[in-house]
Amino acid sequence: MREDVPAGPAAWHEDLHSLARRVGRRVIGFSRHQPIHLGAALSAAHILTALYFGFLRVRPEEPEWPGRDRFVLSKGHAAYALYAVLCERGFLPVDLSSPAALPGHPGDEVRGVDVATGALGHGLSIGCGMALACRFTTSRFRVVVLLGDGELNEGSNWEAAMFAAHQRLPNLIAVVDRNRVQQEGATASILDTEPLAAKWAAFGWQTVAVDGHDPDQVSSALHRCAASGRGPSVILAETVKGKGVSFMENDPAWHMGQVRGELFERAVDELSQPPGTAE
Ligand SMILES: Cc1ncc(C[n+]2csc(CCOP(=O)(O)OP(=O)(O)O)c2C)c(N)n1
Ligand SMILES: [Mg+2]
Repeated sequence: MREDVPAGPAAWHEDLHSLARRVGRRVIGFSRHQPIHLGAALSAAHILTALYFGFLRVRPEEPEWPGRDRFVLSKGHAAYALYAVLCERGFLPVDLSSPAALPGHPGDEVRGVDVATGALGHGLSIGCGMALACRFTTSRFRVVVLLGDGELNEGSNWEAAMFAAHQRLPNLIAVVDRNRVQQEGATASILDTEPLAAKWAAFGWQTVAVDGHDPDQVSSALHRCAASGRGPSVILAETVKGKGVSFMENDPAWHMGQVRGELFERAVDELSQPPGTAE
């Protein structure tokens, strides 16, 4: 059965899985108008849904609320997945279909976006600064940074990782979208980051592994990390690039792309099926 897209903030009654599929369909809808980073966006759809509907304390009616949790989309090329979630959460118009007015990477002029990103390797350092700044305010906010696994090839991440552990930042959580693929191929063949969990642990981080396409797991891991007081924490989220669209999954060729016509129909149909029910 195929569902249509608009639902928006009233979608609180929906389970996170169904919301994530709606987010995926929004992403596909955006790509009708222009090429976007489809594979990267679909990889992160469940994680972003878990964040905005299961963890982050934010106020769409007051985006600059000082007590808000901060979110940094360090893998900024997945911007359209973030915009899709911001539509669902009430920051952006629910009937937004053409993304022409929105920047291809998150811009802080967009309602609900705190940090402009897109040049990989900067988000974790920014997140460290935000988490540290919390010490000097009366607000007790949490900071979440979403990183790509290929992005971890940037050495700046590891400087930030050392800094966060040195400063013992319990309110900082990194989530790695571990789809094992980057722009031009497998992360293992370009510059391997394994053993990833052992590396983060050696840098002094609490590490947790989850299925990144199970938003309930992602959300409960976020809450556990935040409550533990033992941060900084990293959630290694196992994902599939292009998740939910069979002809895109694990194919670096769909890192960026556009779907129209028959491919559009197929993608939307597949993203309307609850997992395991595809005919
Ligand atoms: C500093 C920098 N170098 C290169 C790029 C170009 N670029 C955009 S996405 C990407 C691959 C990122 O792979 P990964 O972090 O695994 O993200 P995924 O798309 O798999 O989620 C690259 C190299 C960039 N945006 N910034
Ligand atoms: Mg990747």
